[in-house]
Amino acid sequence: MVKLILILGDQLCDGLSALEAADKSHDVVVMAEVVDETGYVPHHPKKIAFVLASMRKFAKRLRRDGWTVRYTQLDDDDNAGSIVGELMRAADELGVHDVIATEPGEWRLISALEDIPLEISILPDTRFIATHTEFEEWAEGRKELRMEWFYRDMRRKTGLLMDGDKPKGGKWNYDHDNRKAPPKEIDFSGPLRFEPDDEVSAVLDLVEQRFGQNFGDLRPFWFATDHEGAQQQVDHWIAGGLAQFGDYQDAMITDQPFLFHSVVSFYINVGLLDPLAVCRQVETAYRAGVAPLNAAEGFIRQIIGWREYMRGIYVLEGPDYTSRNALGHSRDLPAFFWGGETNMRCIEQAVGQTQEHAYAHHIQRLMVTGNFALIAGIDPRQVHEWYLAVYADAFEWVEAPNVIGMSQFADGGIVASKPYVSSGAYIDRMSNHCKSCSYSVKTKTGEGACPFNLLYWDFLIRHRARFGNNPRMGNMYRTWDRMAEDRRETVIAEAGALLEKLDAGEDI
Ligand code: FAD
Ligand code: DLZ
Ligand code: SF4
Repeated sequence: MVKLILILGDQLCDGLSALEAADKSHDVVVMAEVVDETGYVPHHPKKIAFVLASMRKFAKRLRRDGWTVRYTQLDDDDNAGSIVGELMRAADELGVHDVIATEPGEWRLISALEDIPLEISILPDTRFIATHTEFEEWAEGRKELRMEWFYRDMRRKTGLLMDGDKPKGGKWNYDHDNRKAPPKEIDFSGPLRFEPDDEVSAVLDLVEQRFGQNFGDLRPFWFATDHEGAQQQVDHWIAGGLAQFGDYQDAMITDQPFLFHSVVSFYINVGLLDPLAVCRQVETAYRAGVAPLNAAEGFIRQIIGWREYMRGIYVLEGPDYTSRNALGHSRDLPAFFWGGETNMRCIEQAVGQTQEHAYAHHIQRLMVTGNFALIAGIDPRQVHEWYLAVYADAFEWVEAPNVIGMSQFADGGIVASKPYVSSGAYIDRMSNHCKSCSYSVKTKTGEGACPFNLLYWDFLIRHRARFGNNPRMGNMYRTWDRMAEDRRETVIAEAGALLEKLDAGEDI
């Protein structure tokens, strides 16, 4: 009996469970470019182009391998506009009633598929290391779902960086070594740039015409759009970037968007790279002496620890997770998140490179844009939708726990044991941005005071009832309490004035 095999735009790998369960000799693969997926947030044009071009190349690859593929392009006349609509159209045309799918990453599509009037078998997404059951069992009965404990289980499960049942080097986590201030020079050229071929160029024209108004620069487009290109990026980064990845993981430098980061998240998230294979390659490089342990462990932890953990939280917490707002924040996202003017150099850098590349590294997302949104009290839903739109690697299952949970504390502390907030001092320590900023990071109040300095205290005081007894935040509140009364009043008054400016849409 012929079956339809659904493959989504972030399921582009040969070993996908739906493909493994199918019969190449008669089943029909269904892939569709649809407005529902290109438009559920105003995606960065580079992200749309990347997904569509990668889908087209993957369809070609499947056909080369002998599969029958029914592929709908965005501009096709009868395009139904949604994944479900395209599946129904294929079922009607081919007179087929059975569908095999690999579980979509997002609740939105999981529930749409569950409601479809066809016989559908939804298989687990085996690209992840932990199954849903494993994560549930790990989480069951725990008071706190801390990533570190889960990560250790994933090390044991994969055997990565293990000596028998002991972690390589005697410690599970070398994060402490991975917080060096920015280096004077960067001797790594960043990610490989791929010239668009004819197929990619056709997609770029389409995206320009349909989504040219979205925030973000479409061109120059430099992403790889197939497995081979993505693998070249991994090889290139392991040879030149991995060794220093750990040391400078948290550093930020003006006009250096990539530093020693791997720039592989979007390749992994759409399926062009297998996360476990990349980790094994990093472990091999470490064993060959290409990189120190803190670099290899730091990278592997991000993938088998954080990435898997985020997915586990997304599934465990259910579809309402993205609506959480534990701190009751309601301010609108300022225009400078969408490229408007700002005098804050750190924000201008993080947003500017996001606009250019659909990329920012972890610390920029967490401690610059995320930190600002949190201390300014921005509505987490708007923050979530911004991150989901502007990053090429943003898919809700990984973006939402990072934004709603880790960055905005909107889940009330499931992901983070305390809010990731800081004054300008942290940004100054980890970057060189403050040197060229029109604000002064050393100035706490008055003319030229860094907005992070004011809003940091304002946040802590606004939420004292919630965080005042948090043992990890005691020092912060003690510092505040030691401040002179009139100084404290000035901080709160100036923070209030700054927030009023923000609400009035004035540049800050
Ligand atoms: P590297 O710094 O080289 O890290 C290696 C890999 O580890 C990444 O490619 C990624 O696959 C994984 N990784 C690292 N940190 C995390 C993390 N916290 N959660 C999940 N995986 C991680 N990552 C996404 O893939 N999609 C998102 O939508 C996303 N949104 C984020 C939003 C916020 C507010 C924050 C703080 C982080 C977010 N991250 C997200 C995690 C992280 O910022 C990106 O994975 C990373 O910046 C991608 O760049 P890279 O490939 O150069 O990563
Ligand atoms: C992100 C994206 C975009 C922009 N376009 C498509 C598309 O046209 N067709 C498709 O199948 N998938 C697309 N995707 C990826 C989906 O949004 C993704 O599969 C779901 O959000 C589940 O994670
Ligand atoms: Fe950012 Fe403040 Fe430093 Fe300016 S002074 S770059 S606003 S932290």
